[in-house]
Amino acid sequence: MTIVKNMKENAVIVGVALKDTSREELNSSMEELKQLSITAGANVVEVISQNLASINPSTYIGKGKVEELAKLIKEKEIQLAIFDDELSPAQASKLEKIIECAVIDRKGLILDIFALHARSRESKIQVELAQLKYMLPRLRGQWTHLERQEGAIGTRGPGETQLETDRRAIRIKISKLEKDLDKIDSQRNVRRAGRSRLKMASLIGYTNAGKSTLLNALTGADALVEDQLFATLDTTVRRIDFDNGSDILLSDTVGFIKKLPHELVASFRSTFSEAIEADLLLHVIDTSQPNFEEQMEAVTSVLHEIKITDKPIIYVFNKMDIIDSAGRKEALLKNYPDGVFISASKKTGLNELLIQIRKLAFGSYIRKTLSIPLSEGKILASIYNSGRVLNRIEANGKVEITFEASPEIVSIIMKSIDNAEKPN
Ligand SMILES: Nc1nc2c(ncn2[C@@H]2O[C@H](COP(=O)(O)OP(=O)(O)OP(=O)(O)O)[C@@H](O)[C@H]2O)c(=O)[nH]1
Ligand SMILES: [Mg+2]
Repeated sequence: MTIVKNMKENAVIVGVALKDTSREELNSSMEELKQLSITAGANVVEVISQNLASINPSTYIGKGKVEELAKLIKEKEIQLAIFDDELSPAQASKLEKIIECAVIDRKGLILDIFALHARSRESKIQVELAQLKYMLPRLRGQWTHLERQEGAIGTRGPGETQLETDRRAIRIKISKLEKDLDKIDSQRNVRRAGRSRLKMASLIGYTNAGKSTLLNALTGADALVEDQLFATLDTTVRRIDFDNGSDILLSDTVGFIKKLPHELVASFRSTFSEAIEADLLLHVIDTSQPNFEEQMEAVTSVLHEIKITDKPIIYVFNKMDIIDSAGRKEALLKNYPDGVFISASKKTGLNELLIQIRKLAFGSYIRKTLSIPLSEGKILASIYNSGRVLNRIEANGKVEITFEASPEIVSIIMKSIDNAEKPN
């Protein structure tokens, strides 16, 4: 179910700068809206913006701007007006009536792109769920529109009955999709429990920052890489091979954006679950964006929304190959002394990143050398499963094993050795 159906639908994008919005903020937001529109398949022919002290409650933009927009839409044969800010259902339908063209807002557009890019059964269900939740309060607007076309339908007439029927049908569909997602979620939990207890790092970041490129560079995976917003909607998990059995898992997932519809955040919870379960996060940043700090903030606020607040994070400044000023890195280092500077596509800085990942994943590990009877296969297996074996020498029916593990694991292992050595 996508809104922008025609591959080359002519569109105008509309943005408003309120008192506390700077010109640069508006411009970068409009540039992003343009990218989103193109990704959705629209042909952006006009950009309109307006400075406003406060929004016009009935049409969002001012009366004069609405007239200007209507004129432009006729002249340029525009079929779609895309607003940067969220419109209330009433505002959208009022606007549609006056300018005589379809109206959607940034959130509707993002939902549309998600629908276009969803491949797996899970992401398709998640997107449809988010769309239905988004649509439910907006149904009235569409009916008002139809009533206008058909003229005679009264407020309590067949239109209204139809509206109630539609609403009920949507609610039933929503609860069915929620049940389907629960089922997929529990299958995922079974899969995860079956996975060895390796440490896991999760790639997160603004859309198009280079997360999938980095996953590929670090693990040899072949995740889809595109100069497009929201190329990735599903989670991919791959293993990074370190030496000495200290492999960790790395997951790539859907990117974030400013004003990510909360319906999407809610229904993509299970996709975000790899990040929620991760031991550490790699926050990938497109350093070539002038407003990369704004994008970092948007990512942080989505993390809060999905309740990730206390995980170790490595800030990975990507695309350093296209940063022209040589002083940029030094300036960044001042503000982000622990940042790592890389180019995922040119594969530079990756060793430094791997060192940091290892430090954060295993930093709290302690090293221990123990002598264990070869007959204690279970204890040996648990060392291999939950620690990192550095050395192993077998002699006289015993194994002298040097390993690193968390203090809790070491104490559990020492206890089980004590118990094994106790005479029955
Ligand atoms: N110049 C340069 N381009 C890069 C680098 N890393 C990624 N890119 C490009 O940035 C674009 C986005 O890369 P992806 O890896 O798809 O980004 P993503 O974060 O996975 O994006 P989504 O899945 O859409 O959220 C692609 O065109 C990549 O080729 C880099 O280090 N330097
Ligand atoms: Mg991706």
